[in-house]
Amino acid sequence: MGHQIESILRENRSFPPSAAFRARARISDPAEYERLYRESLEQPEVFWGRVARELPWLKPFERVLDWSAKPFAKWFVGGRTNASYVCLDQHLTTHRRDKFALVWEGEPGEVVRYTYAELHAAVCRYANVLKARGVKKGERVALYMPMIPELVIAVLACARIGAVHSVIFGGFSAQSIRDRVEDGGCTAVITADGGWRRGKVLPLKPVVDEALAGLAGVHTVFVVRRGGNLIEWKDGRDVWLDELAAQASPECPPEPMDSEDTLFLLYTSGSTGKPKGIRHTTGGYLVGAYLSARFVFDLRDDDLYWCTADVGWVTGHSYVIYGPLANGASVLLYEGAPNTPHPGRFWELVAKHKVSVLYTAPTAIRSFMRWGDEHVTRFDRSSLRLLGTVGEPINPEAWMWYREVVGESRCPIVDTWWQTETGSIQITPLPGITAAKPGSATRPFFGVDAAVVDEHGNEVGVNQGGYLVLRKPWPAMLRGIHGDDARYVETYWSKFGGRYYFTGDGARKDQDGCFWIMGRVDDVLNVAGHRLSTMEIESALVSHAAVVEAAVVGRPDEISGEALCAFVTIGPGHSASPALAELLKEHVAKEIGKLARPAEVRFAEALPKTRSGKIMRRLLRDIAAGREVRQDTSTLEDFSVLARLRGDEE
Ligand code: 7RM
Repeated sequence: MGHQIESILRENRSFPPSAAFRARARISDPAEYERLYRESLEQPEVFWGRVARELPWLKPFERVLDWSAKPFAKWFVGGRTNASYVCLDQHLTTHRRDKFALVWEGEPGEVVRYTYAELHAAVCRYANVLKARGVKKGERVALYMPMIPELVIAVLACARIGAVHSVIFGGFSAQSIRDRVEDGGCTAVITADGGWRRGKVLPLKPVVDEALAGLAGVHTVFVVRRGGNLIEWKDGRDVWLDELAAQASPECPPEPMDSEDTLFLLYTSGSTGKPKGIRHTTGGYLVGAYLSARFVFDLRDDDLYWCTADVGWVTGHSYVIYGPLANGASVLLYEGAPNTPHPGRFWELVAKHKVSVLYTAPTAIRSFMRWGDEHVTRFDRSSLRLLGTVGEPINPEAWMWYREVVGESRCPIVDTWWQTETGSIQITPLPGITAAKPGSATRPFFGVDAAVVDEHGNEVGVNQGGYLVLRKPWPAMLRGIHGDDARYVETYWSKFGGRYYFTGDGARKDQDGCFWIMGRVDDVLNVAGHRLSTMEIESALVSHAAVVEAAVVGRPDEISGEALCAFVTIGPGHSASPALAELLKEHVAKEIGKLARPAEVRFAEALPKTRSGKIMRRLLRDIAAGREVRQDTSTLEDFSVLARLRGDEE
C-alpha cells in the first residue's frame, strides 16, 4: 500500500520531425505552439471558446464551461448544433461539396465513393426513414453492422434526428447485444443481413434476432442488405432500410441539439461488473474530436486519411467519423480483415487509394511484423506522410519497425493516448512540433492537464511511476455512465477525493515532460515488494528476436507474493523449447534486472484479446493460477484461444 510503481525501462532514441514535414504542417513553430499550449491551460475558456466558434452553431453558446456541479461538466452552455450538420452541411457551401467524404472498399474488393453532397443526401434519406418509423429525439438506437458506408450513414442519421446511437461491435455475441440493448433502453436496432469477414459472409441479422428474442421494447429492426445471406423476417418489426431510403427525401433538417444533449452511448467493459454505457454529449465532444483530428493528424484537403479502427470502438467514432468529417477530410473505410485474401491487404489498399495518413493499433503492427516485411514492401507506400497508433503501449521494437519499414523513415509517428471516456486524444505528439520517442505518447494535448501522482494525489518525481490523472475538465470528457451516476463518480472521481479524473493507467513522466504509459494499474505486478508494470517486462521480452508478442501476469507465490508468468508467441523460424524459455528469462534479467525475471515462460499460439486488440491479462491471470476463468469474456475476440491456452485441445 502506498507503494509507487517502479519504472525500470529506459529508451533514449528521439526523432524530431523532418524539415520537409514541418514545412507543410499545421503547427510547426515552437513559439506559436508554446503560446497556444499555455493559453489552453491558463485560459481554457478563451482557448476552447475560440476553437468552438470554428464550428457551425444553430444557436451560439452563452458560456464555455460550467464546472459548478463537478464532476458533471457542461460545455458550451446554451449552444445548439447538430453533429451531422457539423460533419456535412457546413461543407456543402464550400469546395468540399464535391470532394470525397468516404472512400469505401469491401473485403471482396468493390469500391464505393461518396462526396460530401452525396453523403449528406444519403444521411438525410436514412434520417427520414427513421423518423417515419417513429424514432424520436432522445430515443436510443443500437447499431450492429459491418464496416460499410451504411454504418457511417446510420450513425449520422441518428445524430441528425437527435436519436442516441449505441454502436455494438459487429463481432459481439447475441448475449452481449441483449445486455447492451437492455441497459441502454434501445427501442430500435439497425443491422445488416451480414458482412464480409475473412472470405466469408458473417451473419448479423440472425444474431440480432437471437438477442431480441423475448425482449420487449424494440419496435423496429432496420436491415441493410449487404451479405445476401438468408435471413428470417419478423413482419411488423423488420424493415429493409435501403429500400425505404431509396424512396425517402434527400432533405432532412438537422434537429437543433443542446450542447449537452446526448450524442451517443458506447459500452466499455470494466475489469469487474457489467459493461458501462459511456455517455458523450454533442457540443464538447465535437469540439474535442474536431481539434484533435485537425492537429494530431495534421489534416489537409489533399489527404486520404485511413483510421483502421472499427466503428464499434471509440476510435471509430472520434477518428473515423466525427473528427475527420468535421474537418472536411476524405476518409477511407475498409470492411475486411487485414490478412484477407493475403497478408499484404492493408498495404495494397494504401498503394491503391494513395493513403497519406494511417492510424492503426500496436496489435496490428505486431501482426504485420510477424507476417514478414515482404508483404509490406512489395506495395508502394510513397503516398504515406504520417503514421499513428492507439490502443495500447507500443513497444519500441514495434515503433521502430513501423517507422522504418512502413514509413520508410520518412513519416512522423503519433502515439496517441486516450480512452473511450476521454472522447478525444489526450496525450500525443504533434507531428510538426514534437520530437517523438519510441514507446512514449509524449506530451499532453491542448487543454489537457495530465499528471503522474502517488496514492495521495501528490505529483511524483521525474521518471517515477505512479497513477495517471487529468486535473482539468476537457470538452470531450464523458458526462457519465448511462443510468448510473454513482458508478461514474466512484470509478473515475473517488480515488483522489473528487479532485482528479483517475484514468486507471500507470505512467511516468520523463525529464522532458514526456509521458510513458505503463498499462492498467489493475495489471500491476507485485514481486517481492516491488510494483512492476506488465508493459515494461513485455517490452523486454519482445525485444528478443524470437518473440512477437508477450503478456506477463502474476500468479500467487508464497515467497515473493507474486511470481511472474510470461505468455509469449514466437515468430516464424523459432520453435518453442525449454531452452528458449530459459533464454528468454535470462534476456529479461539482463535487459531490466533479476527482479523482473519470469518464474515461468509459456508458449502460446495466440493471446486472448479484445476486439480492439488489447490483451486480456485478467483472463491470463486465472490460467496462470490454474483457476477456472469465471470473468466477463463478452469482449473476447476468439474463444478458442482460451481453450488452447488451458490445454483443452491436446
Ligand atoms: C482509444 C482507446 C483505453 C486504454 C487506456 C490505456 C490504453 C490507449 C494508448 C494506451 C498506451 C497509448 N480507448 N491505451 N492508447 N496505452 N499508449 N497510445 O483505446 O477505452 O478502448 O482503451 O487503452 O490503457 O486507458 S479504450
